[in-house]
Formats: sequence, structure tokens, C-alpha cells
Amino acid sequence: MMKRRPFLTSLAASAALLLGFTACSKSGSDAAAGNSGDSQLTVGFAQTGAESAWRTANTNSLRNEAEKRGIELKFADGQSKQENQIRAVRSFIAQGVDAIVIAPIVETGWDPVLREAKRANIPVVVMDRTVATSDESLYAAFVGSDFYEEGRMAADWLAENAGDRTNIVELQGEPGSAAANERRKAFADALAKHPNLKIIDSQTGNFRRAEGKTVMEAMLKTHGDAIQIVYAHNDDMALGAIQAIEEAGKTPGEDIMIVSIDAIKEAVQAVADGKMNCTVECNPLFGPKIYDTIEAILAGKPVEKKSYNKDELFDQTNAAAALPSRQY
Ligand code: GYE
Repeated sequence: MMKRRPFLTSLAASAALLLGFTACSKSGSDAAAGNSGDSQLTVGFAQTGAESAWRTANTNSLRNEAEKRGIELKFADGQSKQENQIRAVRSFIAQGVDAIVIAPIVETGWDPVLREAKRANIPVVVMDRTVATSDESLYAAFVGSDFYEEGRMAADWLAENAGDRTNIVELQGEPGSAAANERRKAFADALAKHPNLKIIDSQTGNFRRAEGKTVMEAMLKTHGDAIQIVYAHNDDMALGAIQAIEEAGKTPGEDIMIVSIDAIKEAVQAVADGKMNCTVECNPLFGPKIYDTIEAILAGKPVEKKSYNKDELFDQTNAAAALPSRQY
């Protein structure tokens, strides 16, 4: 951990000593990166869990970049439960880390623990999903994608490409998550301008492939041939739905159009293969941006309060060409 931390008040510092917090040891990677022990940063990262391929790529990006920079990363897997994440953040505060990164599973319920971090003078960077808070000063910065924009891009693509198809089933992400909330709202808002397109059923598949498959199986039983389009809040659920559609003897991409979000390599491949029609990118590889932000905050430099990654869209026109350079 940094020796001189501008954020650590002397009171908090003595409290840390009294409580016997452990100092970071110099690691091998630290030496390899040419960092002195004095400047080694310790960052606590409360990840949501491991629900999707997107998430795995995101975790790897933060881990690899920490390693590269000689940052000690304390990683906590929330296993899709907010209470686990809150517990992890409290433990990071108790350990006196230099900064905390949270990928909030759900939007609400963060104020108390954010207040605790603020009181301990530990800056929090909210990552990937936003938090709904009554006090924006409780976190230092947000870095992630604009989920509303992703949902709008998916809906606009459909409005142009659905032909005479009208009936949509929606596979929602984790209830209460910013990603599901925004992708749902943006899509509904955009559809309001295209009254021919309508959502005939909408259920959660929790961003998971297996659940996407079972929800799609149930929807196919209920609605049968009425389903013409699937809008999935992420690729894993879309890929699960594709399996269900194939097992029901239908051709995904033709009998049923599939539109999704994330643009993981497997989905871009499915678009190139014609099994999926469109996937809107949500880039998870922002480890470098997270640590740049943390380093700037700790150096007392101004940072953007909310910084959004730029995302593209892949369909038949560009998927095959994009495949070789897809990183996740
Ligand atoms: O789309 C999904 C993941 O919050 C953007 O979470 C993230 C979403 C992503 O599990 O695959």
C-alpha cells in the first residue's frame, strides 16, 4: 500500500494501526514491474460473480492489468449476492486498502457502505453497473458502458431489420441490476416509436446461459410459432436461447431473429454464422482505465465523474471481418 496516502487522515491511519492492519508485502511482480514497495497500491475489487463470459473477460482484464502495474489486487467474488459484496467492501475498508472498485450487482442499497468508505477516506470507483444513490459524492468516479444506449441501438437495429416480424420475447438480465434496468427501459422507449414491434413476453434469465435456455424452452411451449424475435440482455442468454430454439426444431437467425448485447467472441461468431442477427458491444476490457482513474484520484488529479466506453454493433455486414481482432 502507498506509504503516503493523501486520502488517509492521521486519525484513520492511527485507527488502522490500532486495529493491526496488515501491511502489503512486496511481491515478485512488484519487483519485476520495477516498483518500489513504497509506491505499491492495494486495491480491493468487489466483483459481482462469474455469471457470464463478459464477466470472466472483465475479471481477467482487471487482474492482468493489476499484475502489469504491480498493483496488489484483493479480489472478492460476490457470487451474485449484494450482501457478499457489501461484506467484501467492509473488509477492504478494515484492511485499509488504497482504493475500492465495486461492480454493483444491483443499483440500490449502497449508501451505507459507501458512506463507511468515505469516512475512512478510501475512494470508491464504481465500475460496469451504476449505483442509485442520494449522494453522488459517496463515490469518486464511474467507469463503464452506457446501457441505455446499448438498448436503444438494439431496438433501432430491429426497427430497420425486422421486416414483417413483429412479436418479441425479452430475456432480461439480473433483476435490479443497472444493466437489466437500462437495457429494458431503452428498448421499451425505442419500441414506443415503432408500434408494429411488440414485446409479447419478458422474463429474467439472470444473464446466465443455462437460464436463458430454460426460459426460452418455456416461452416456446407457451407461445409456439408466435415468437418471431428474441431480445436478450446479454449474449450468454441469447446463446442459451439458440440451443432451445434448435432443440425445438427451428432455425435461429431465420425462423426466429436473435438480437443481443455484449459482443463476446462466441456471439460475433454466431452472427457471422447466421445463427444470431445482431449483437451490440459492451466492452469489458477496461482494467487499464480503472487503474488510470484510481491513480489519478490518489494523485489528487481531477477525473471525469462518469466515463462511458464506446460500443459498436455487429451484424451480418461486419461480424466476420471483426472476428480475428475480438479480444473477448
Ligand atoms: O452484459 C452481462 C454481465 O453488467 C454489463 O453483466 C454487465 C453485464 C453483461 O453478466 O453479460
